[in-house]
Amino acid sequence: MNILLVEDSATLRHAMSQYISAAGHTPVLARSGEEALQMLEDTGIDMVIMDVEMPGLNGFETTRLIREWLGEHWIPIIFVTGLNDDENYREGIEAGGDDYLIKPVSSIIIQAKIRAMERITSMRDQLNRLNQELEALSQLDSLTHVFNRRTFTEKARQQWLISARQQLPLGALMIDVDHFKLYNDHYGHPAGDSCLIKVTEAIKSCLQRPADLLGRYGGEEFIVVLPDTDRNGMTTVANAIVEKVQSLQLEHLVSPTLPVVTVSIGGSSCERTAGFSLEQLIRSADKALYQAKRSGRNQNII
Ligand code: GH3
Ligand code: MG
Ligand code: MG
Ligand code: MG
Ligand code: MG
Repeated sequence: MNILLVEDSATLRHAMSQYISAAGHTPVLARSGEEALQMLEDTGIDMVIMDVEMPGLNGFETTRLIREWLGEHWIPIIFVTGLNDDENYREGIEAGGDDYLIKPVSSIIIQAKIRAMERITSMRDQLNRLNQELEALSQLDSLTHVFNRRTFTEKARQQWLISARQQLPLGALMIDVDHFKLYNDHYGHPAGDSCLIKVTEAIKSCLQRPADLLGRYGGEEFIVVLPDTDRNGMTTVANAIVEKVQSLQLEHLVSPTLPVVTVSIGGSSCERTAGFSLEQLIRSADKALYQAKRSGRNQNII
């Protein structure tokens, strides 16, 4: 760990930095609160050991500024000071300190305190990682691992605002597997699940740009939002998806359309989003999907 040592006395700075090195950490030295703030900005600091009485900003003031600056990112701050009355102790903890040691402190005490704080920071890191994993998981549909409907809608709304600001067209495709109830009835639900995964992969392979959004909208229904894509572009993508799914040649012997799994797609694109809503765009893609179904399935209508 990089441990920032803030101490105006050269003698103490020297002694304490040796304790830190001996514990296997890297001391980063600051002679004042002002210098400490500068170093926090420039260096990756994992922990702070801070004197209180210093010319300029004192240790408490410096700590308040550090807490304000770091916000939710917590790093341990330990005071090491000659001020040994209870009121100072209370103020130090209130200011954002995590521990308060009275000078003189031995190398053994310093190293033990560093070890204790190190344990807490590693717990913090583990919690942060788990949190991130959970957050990512909560955004995805558990079967197909594309965005679930809630997350898709959030992301589409952001994209909608970007497109409106840039006056760029935005397109939506609703994709629905044909005669999927019959597929499930004939091949069973687990086979239906793995079919949906393959269809998802096929759809994904037709989306080229990083900003293209894919979500699972309902059971066997997917939705795609394509930024900066006009009607022609939409037709190209929709054709590619219809063909790609058919070319998977996933047997569907009871389908009245073809003896393989197919999809129908309805699409809609708006050239100028002003005066139009995302909901309207999706509704009109949904209407087009209904027409594609009525016109014989395995096709798209944009
Ligand atoms: P259409 O061509 O008109 O779309 O007919 P369809 O049978 O596909 O449409 P319908 O809405 O009648 O049936 C959809 C079926 O999709 C019903 C349901 O059993 C199945 N389904 C929905 N979600 C899942 C899922 O997660 N796994 C599986 N295996 N099947 C699902
Ligand atoms: Mg001092
Ligand atoms: Mg988080
Ligand atoms: Mg269907
Ligand atoms: Mg459906």
